[in-house]
Amino acid sequence: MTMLQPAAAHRDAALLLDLNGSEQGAIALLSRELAATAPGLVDDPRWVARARSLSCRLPERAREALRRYRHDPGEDGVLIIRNLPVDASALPLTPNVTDSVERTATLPAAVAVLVTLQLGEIAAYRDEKSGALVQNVVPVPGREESQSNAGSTPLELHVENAFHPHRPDYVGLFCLRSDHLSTGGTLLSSIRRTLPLLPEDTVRVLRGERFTTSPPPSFRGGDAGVRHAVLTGDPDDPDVKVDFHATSADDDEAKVALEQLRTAFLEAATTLVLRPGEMAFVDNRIAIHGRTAYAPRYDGHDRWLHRTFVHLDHRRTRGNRLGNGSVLT
Ligand SMILES: O=C(O)CCC(=O)C(=O)O
Ligand SMILES: [Fe+2]
Repeated sequence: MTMLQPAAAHRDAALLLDLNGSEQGAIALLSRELAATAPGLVDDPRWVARARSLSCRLPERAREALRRYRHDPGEDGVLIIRNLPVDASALPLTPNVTDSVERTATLPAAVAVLVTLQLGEIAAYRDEKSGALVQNVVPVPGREESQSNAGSTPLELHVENAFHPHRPDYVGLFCLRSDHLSTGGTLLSSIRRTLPLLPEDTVRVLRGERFTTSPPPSFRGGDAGVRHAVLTGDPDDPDVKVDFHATSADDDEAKVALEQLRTAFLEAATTLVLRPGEMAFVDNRIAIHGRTAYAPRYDGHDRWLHRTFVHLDHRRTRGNRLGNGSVLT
């Protein structure tokens, strides 16, 4: 595993967008307009509708980067947008409660939703973090060891909500604050990078329906999913569905293949220490993510990310969304 900064880790310039001052200013204006939109609540459909139209006014380079990423997520499956507006002096203390979410239409929440809605449809799950569209990724006292985004010990590589029949197509992580020592990093790896490292036999096993994945601790209820393959689709460019904390193998051969895959992912992994104003999108079909350890202080200045989920086609989940809203049951 290598420790790389985003510029070095992602050689394809198309997947790293550095916003300039005037683009940042334009997004700050848009986010102010959105934050001031009634009723000032992120989860209100009227507010989301306004966010959707305002997102069309994002700077052209941002829209272009998102459009290109949607067409082809690159080898890493990651898009990083830097220099989004975050006013450090205006940020409240980092929350430190379980299942923290951002219901109020704050400026950072507005920025996260504006960018998210240009990539696709914003989505959330009723049974996870009360279905909030913008969730806080923050360390929680007493949850240090938990395999969730409230923890601060290493978080295993996972596809987000891998157990769910409608897992997100993308996960967005917008950084408001880094941790004090900048050691808390998002671990990233992709099947495009790892497939060439895997023996043919291993790939064959991973393509069999010999695996089961249970819901993460953030989900209330939820049954272990049905048997599934870890790799599906095009043999040369497959999708991946696995959570190394929650996926179990049916038999010994499948167990070995899973461990080989984990090793390959770790070998190809990079660590992205998100800085304030950076938003990373992870393609949840081909990439996998986790987190390195860090030391929270619970002093109000701990690491703080806003997380959003994206679906590319709301129609496919219509049966799971009450009232054609953004929340899946
Ligand atoms: O903290 C991070 O960088 C990622 C945490 C995570 O896996 C998530 O919020 O889905
Ligand atoms: Fe995650």
